[in-house]
Amino acid sequence: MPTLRLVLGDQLSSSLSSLADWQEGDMILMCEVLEEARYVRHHKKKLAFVFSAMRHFAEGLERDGKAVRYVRLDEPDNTGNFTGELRRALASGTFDQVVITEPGEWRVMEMIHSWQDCLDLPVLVREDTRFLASLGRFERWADGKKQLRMEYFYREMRRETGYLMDGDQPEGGQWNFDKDNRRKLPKDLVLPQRLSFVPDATTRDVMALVEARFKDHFGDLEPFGMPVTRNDALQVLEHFVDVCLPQFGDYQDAMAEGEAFLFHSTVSAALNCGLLEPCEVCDAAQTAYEAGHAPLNAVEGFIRQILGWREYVRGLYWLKMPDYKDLNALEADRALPDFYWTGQTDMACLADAISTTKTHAYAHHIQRLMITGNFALLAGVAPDAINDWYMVVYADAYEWVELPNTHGMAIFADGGVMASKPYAASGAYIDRMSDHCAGCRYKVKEKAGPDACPFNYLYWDFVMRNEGRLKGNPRMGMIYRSLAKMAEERRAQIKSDTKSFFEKLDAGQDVARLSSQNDSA
Ligand code: FAD
Ligand code: DLZ
Repeated sequence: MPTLRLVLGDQLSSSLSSLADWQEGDMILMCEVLEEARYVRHHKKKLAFVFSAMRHFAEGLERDGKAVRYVRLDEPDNTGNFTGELRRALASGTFDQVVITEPGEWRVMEMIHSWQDCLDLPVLVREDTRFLASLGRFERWADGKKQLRMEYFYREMRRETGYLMDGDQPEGGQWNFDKDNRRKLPKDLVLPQRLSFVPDATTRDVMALVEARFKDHFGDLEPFGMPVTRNDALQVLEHFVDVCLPQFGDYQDAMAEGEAFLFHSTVSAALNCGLLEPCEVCDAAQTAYEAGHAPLNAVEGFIRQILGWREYVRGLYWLKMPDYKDLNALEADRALPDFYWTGQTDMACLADAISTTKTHAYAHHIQRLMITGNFALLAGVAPDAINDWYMVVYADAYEWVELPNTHGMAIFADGGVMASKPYAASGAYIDRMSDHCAGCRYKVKEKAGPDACPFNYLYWDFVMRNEGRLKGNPRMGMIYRSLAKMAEERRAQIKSDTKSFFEKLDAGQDVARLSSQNDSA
């Protein structure tokens, strides 16, 4: 039965379910299409990464003797979307069916359902088996639960997979070593060098394409050193385990001026497009623990990110979509400040996180959650605006993983489906976990007035503004008891500082405002 097998840009794994049972006469379709490059205006580095990884993967399939129809973005007859390319491929031969692995985004799943209606042959959607928990497994776990907390899902996954288990007990007698993982980075600590891959001819071609066709997109294309092949990605994993993993736990929540990666793995882009698989990443970490190379707090912390958070957000996305995206529990409606695109702000922590993002299409978790996410939460940025930003700027962004993290974890738009309380923090947290405040034009110790760190009054303004919505949350009890004791004058000062901050921001003062990258694009 000749089969057309469609492989998407984040399905670059030889174990892919849609490639199983390959037979002579079948054809694999891979296509670079404008619709995917533009449905959000992806960072230039992400575009080059995805196209280069796709081209290398197709070359590998061909080397294995498989027939591949690879459509490049600049081919004259490229229709610019999956539906058009599927129709063209079907017209080019005789096929009895289309096979595809389920996609990572609701939007694309809807497209696939429309093909099932409009094409004259069966379109079979296979399970994406590259995750450690199937969607059915997650649904069974979630069924009947009032609260869907990651920690409990993670424990079940530990028991089920056997990672870091000692019989039926967690290795070291605890499920979670987070309390050991909150160290500030010592000044004299030498940070590891990171691997960077010299672009080959394929990557150079796509870089030229991106520069020509997507010049107005956010971000720096050069220097480009991302892992675009499976072999590159395996080297990144090996380097992380050898050099960074032992200290991953200690400094997992730390931030440092000008330091993008610290001890993080930087495997997310490769993982999410399929160049690595989660089980091999967890296996590598567990092996390092068993060999005595990395301590338990580091290995448990790392495995929890993959086996816990990554699997959990995927399950939650598919369980809650499509309504999830429209939730706006805090009725946030502010436009995204322009400095998210330009990095031009006097707030040193934000300027640093955005600069890293622009250069690398990467920021580590605490920058995403406690700097750019925290500011959006406190300022009340509209969910669509901040979700779009996170989808645009990171090379690892696909909606299944971006949306729960932003909508649920960072801005609490889901009203507590994912997090038990908002991750809101004042300047004191940022000062405790980073060295940003020392060089900042604002003073983190000042609570009021033009020199005070804006996170300080924005935090309390957020607490006051959302009192009706959050006061009943047991985890917010202490904060609202503090608010109850706050003098009326202090409350008025917070309101007035917040008002003048946003007036200045909107007028382009204080935090400089350049032309919006997004508007001009
Ligand atoms: P490490 O810190 O080394 O962690 C190892 C791996 O664990 C990551 O590669 C990733 O695969 C997984 N992981 C860690 N935390 C999470 C998490 N919260 N959810 C899912 N997987 C996790 N991650 C993405 O992959 N794509 C996104 O679009 C994305 N958007 C985010 C948006 C916000 C607002 C926040 C707060 C987090 C987001 N994350 C996203 C999660 C996390 O920040 C990134 O996975 C991580 O920073 C990637 O860097 P790393 O590979 O060095 O991760
Ligand atoms: C992210 C991306 C981009 C930029 N371009 C393509 C593309 O041209 N062709 C393709 O097959 N996939 C691309 N992708 C990845 C898809 O957007 C991704 O497969 C869907 O969002 C489903 O997760």
